[in-house]
Amino acid sequence: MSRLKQLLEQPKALVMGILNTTPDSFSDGGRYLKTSDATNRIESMLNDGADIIDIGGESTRPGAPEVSLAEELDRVMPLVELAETMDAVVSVDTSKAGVMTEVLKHQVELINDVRALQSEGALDAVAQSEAYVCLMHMKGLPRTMQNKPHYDDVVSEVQAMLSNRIAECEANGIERNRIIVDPGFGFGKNLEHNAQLMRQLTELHSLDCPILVGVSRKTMIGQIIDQEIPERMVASVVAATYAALKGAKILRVHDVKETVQAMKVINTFEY
Ligand code: YH5
Repeated sequence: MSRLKQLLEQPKALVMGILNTTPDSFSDGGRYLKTSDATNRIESMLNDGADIIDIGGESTRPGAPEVSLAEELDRVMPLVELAETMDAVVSVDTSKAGVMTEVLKHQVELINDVRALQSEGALDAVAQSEAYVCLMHMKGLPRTMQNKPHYDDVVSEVQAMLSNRIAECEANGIERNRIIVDPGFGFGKNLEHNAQLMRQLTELHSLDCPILVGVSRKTMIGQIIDQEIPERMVASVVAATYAALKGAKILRVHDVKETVQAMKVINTFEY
């Protein structure tokens, strides 16, 4: 049985640690994360109790430059190989079929796609593997998605889109039992949209797939507490905890240690 399947069968929320592939601003001039830094980060996230390590080589922030297939592979492959040797359960954050196909030759158990397998060849790349896939809702495209997003009913629209993507996956040989869904906090949504999705998160259970939630350090957290990124940790952990109490199964976070502690507390009371 796959390790992720085993993890998903446990009655608790899983913590997915985000591995940034670009160096911190305070480290030296290299464009990509050094192997020694990446090793340290993966090791500390695993030590802190991360269940899954999410490796991504494309920035989806508004205005971020597009990344070529060759460049994304250059960033992601060394980290995938490294995480594999460290015995981590690995997820890769990508929308490109070419990246999916390459990483799925390694022990990658989850493809995390903010474009929900809508890029050319992506459905096929996942269908030809046994990996799980996370289908995320996004309205519009990264460059322009935060430009006055509008919904008549954000929860039903997100639900309908995810339901359509699940159907498309099933029609292309990706069974529902390896699909994870994600409302895509901050992807074409303002604070009120994000709040409504969080408030009504349980409605997404009707899709009958585990729910992944990513709110860590995002703009919505900054708007709620009026703080810049370095001061968003506690509020991010609270938001992730709220999501877990509403049944989110995977929490995608930067602050693994603190989120794992929060989950230990609620798991003691809840189950
Ligand atoms: C997600 O929600 N998000 S990348 C802006 C920030 C902080 C963080 C302004 N990949 C998700 O993490 N995959 C990303 O500060 C994701 N769900 C899934 N499944 C954006 C991100 C971030 C953006």
